[in-house]
Amino acid sequence: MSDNESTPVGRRVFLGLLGAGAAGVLFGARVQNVFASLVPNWLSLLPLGDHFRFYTVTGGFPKRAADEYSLSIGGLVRHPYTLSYAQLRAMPSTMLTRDFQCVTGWRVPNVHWTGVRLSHLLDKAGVQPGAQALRFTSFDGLYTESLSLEQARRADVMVAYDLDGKPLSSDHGGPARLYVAPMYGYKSCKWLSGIEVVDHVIPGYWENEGYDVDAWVGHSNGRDDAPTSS
Ligand SMILES: Nc1nc2c(c(=O)[nH]1)N[C@H]1C(S)=C(S)[C@@H](COP(=O)(O)O)O[C@H]1N2
Ligand SMILES: [Mo]
Repeated sequence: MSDNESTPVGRRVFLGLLGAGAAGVLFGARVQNVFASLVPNWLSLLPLGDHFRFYTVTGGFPKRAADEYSLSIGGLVRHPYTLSYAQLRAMPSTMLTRDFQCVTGWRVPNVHWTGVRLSHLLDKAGVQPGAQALRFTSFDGLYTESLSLEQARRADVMVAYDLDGKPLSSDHGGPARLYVAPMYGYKSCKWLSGIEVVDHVIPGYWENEGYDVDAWVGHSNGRDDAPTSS
């Protein structure tokens, strides 16, 4: 191949990858994940827009009305309980404004979240000795996530029900989802239905596919932004 030909071919491949990205929005995170593995890191620096993608691993976006929603907390606790949406909203609330960052490279600046601190939900349940971690389940029937108990007790980890001052839409995981501010988006389990207190960390959906269990933004998944000596 001559040098003259290599540029258009490169551009066609590039546009093809953008097409794969768009398909990922439609068909969900599996395709998006393939996209991420094909795209060189520098591509994520291009201005592709500061907007959310809507992710789902099931191929569908489950809908549940607020008055049909419930969240159960059980496992190694003294008082297991189930909250309705109204009961969740009636609990002491917390607010955070942070950038939302997916491990595949997109980031949404200054997102406002409102919800209930996970630590508050845990205190109400009374965590038993021997408990080490939490396992989260989704009413999509497939997605799972995990946190250590120490991570879960951070002040910047919540069960969120409002996004930018409005009730969380079902595409974003409403009526309520997990929001783990210091970690990449995959920790923030959408359509949250259950919290189980367990005695060891059980890796979640993407973690079983090779992503880091401890998903600190900038310091996991090979994205350590500490200075390197080369
Ligand atoms: N149930 C469920 N939760 C999920 C996902 C998913 O596919 N299903 N994707 C995760 C990933 S990788 C990211 S980046 C965020 C995206 O949130 P959004 O769809 O509201 O933009 O949700 C996370 N939580
Ligand atoms: Mo993500």
